[in-house]
Amino acid sequence: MATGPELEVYVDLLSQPCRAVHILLDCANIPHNLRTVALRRGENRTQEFARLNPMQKVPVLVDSGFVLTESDAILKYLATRHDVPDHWYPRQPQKRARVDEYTAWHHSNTRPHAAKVFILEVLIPAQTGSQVDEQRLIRALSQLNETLDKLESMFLRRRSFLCGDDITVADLLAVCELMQPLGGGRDVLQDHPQLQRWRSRVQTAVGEAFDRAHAILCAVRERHKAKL
Ligand SMILES: N[C@@H](CCC(=O)N[C@@H](CS)C(=O)NCC(=O)O)C(=O)O
Repeated sequence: MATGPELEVYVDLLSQPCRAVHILLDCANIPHNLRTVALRRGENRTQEFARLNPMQKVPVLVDSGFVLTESDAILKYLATRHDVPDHWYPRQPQKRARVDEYTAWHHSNTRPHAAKVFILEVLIPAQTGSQVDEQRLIRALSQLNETLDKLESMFLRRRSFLCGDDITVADLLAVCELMQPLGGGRDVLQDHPQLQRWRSRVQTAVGEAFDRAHAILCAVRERHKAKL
């Protein structure tokens, strides 16, 4: 009897780190079962899910009983465990170190700053019915702009992708975060042509996997527009 893939991945595609994992699985054709955990319905708060990840967050990977949380670790595990093209997470030590350098920086810069804009413009108003807090939004946008400047001057410097001349898992983590504010109709790269060109290169490199991962976010943007 044929058995399905033993790899299970728990995601909600409205979550930025989940989309990064989804794009790699899709692009690299890694056989897996996708399990949707709808955060808006509190499906991450069930006892069953909490047993899998006591932090009650997605994404989570289960590979034949081996449970792994944290998108960064999951992306690197997938790239190492499966026969994916080397560029995703290069074996050459210095190239790999460049990816690790960005992903370490990402979690206290790109991620919190881009996520905050989405939280203030979309999530809080949707959950509480309140107006957008303009003062907090202005501060969040200013912090995000500092991060975008650093992305351009430090990571993109004369290179096509964040860590060199080819796409890596670092680009997936970054692009999915920077797409998130689009859910509220805001393109945070509007005044950053260098980053816009990078985003286009990432889109071209991953092809249709990009739109498949972002379809739900685009639906949120349409609903948001209709409410305005
Ligand atoms: N550092 C974690 C962050 C995971 C995370 O914050 N996931 C969010 C969605 S973007 C979540 O599951 N939130 C549910 C909750 O906190 O209740 C990673 O990169 O995987």
